[in-house]
Amino acid sequence: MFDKLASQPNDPLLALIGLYNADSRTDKIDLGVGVYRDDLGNTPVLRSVKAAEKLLLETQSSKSYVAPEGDRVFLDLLWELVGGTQSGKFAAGVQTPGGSGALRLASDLIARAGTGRLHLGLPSWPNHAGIFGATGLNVETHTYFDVPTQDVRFASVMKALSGAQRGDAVLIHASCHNPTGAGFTPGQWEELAAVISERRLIPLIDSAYQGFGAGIEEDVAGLRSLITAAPEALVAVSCSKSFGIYRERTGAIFAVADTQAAADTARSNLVTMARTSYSMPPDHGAAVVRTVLSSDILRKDWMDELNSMRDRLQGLRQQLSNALADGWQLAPQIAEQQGMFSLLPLKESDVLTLRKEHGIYMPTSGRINIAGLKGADIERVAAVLKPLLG
Ligand code: PLP
Ligand code: TYF
Repeated sequence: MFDKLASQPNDPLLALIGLYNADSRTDKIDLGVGVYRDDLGNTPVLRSVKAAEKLLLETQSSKSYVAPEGDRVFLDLLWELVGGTQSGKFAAGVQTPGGSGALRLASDLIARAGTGRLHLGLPSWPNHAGIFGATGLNVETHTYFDVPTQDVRFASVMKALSGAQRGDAVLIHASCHNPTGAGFTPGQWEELAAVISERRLIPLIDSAYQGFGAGIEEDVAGLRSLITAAPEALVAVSCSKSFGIYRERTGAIFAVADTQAAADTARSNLVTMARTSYSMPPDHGAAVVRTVLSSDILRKDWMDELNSMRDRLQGLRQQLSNALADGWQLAPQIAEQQGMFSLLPLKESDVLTLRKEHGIYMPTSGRINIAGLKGADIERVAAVLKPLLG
């Protein structure tokens, strides 16, 4: 049987980690995979997470199964953080292996009960199309962002949604768009909410970077306005970045509806699909998040840590923007964009030259992970980028 298989390519983003590690230059710079780094280039375990882990080690009394939908206290606390408490909607959640697991279950649900169509603005995180395609969804794409001008193509988004059919799903990044860092204005969120409500579309909202953009609450304001407007919504949450627990595979999918019964029915389907795939999600990361969010002291410390990660990103954006300003007209956009990523108008050959000649690593799309910059690297990076951008 195996001889009938064709070998599959690696995920280029993950393969870049290997290329970077194999480079022996000491001044190499990793702007590749989207993990947060501090100014030493490390991705440390957060203080609040370490404290929660200590508590869990001392107090956890069993490793028996949790509920089929995962840790219910985790789900309630996470929904409060993401969805808030005021929307007048009913949410039912299932804990998943990361945000990726949440997107997969959402996609399975859309394939099972929806129109089977999902609208996706490009560019997007490459795994979006992969996950949706794997469940057999018909993915209809439109332009979200124009790289040369660094503009969100809002008219193109609205045209796609205005032409969508009732019940179609639409993927929306909650904040800190991957790979562009460019989001909607408050007015555009309102227009989106209106078209979603009017055409009865189902937003599948991907929230993977809460707290990295404008603020912990600010980053979910648009998401909340959409779920208020939409008759039904799906919200895929990743805890990987906001809690720095990437490898613990922690996330959740929430089905949001006008009645508790509708949300519960959606959840029962999500649980069934999980059961026939991986049965139940891993516990540790969710237990950590539950412990952090349910302690006033740990929650406050976590918020301080998340706020300082955001401050560092915003500071780096401003410095890089300043350093590029005398060579690239669009440099101010880098400071305006939010989260870990910006998508530079670089040719693939430029990206390969940056790797070879300068030890600067990014995917061939030209996406940079701002957190991979160290303050001391910025002038050097800007100096080699300017002739390529200007
Ligand atoms: N969605 C987006 C936009 C992402 O960038 C990521 C990144 O990893 C994810 C979802 C999924 O994250 P994870 O499965 O690691 O929680
Ligand atoms: O876009 C990124 O870099 C992050 C991390 O298969 C990631 O979202 C990248 C690829 C992948 C899983 C996670």
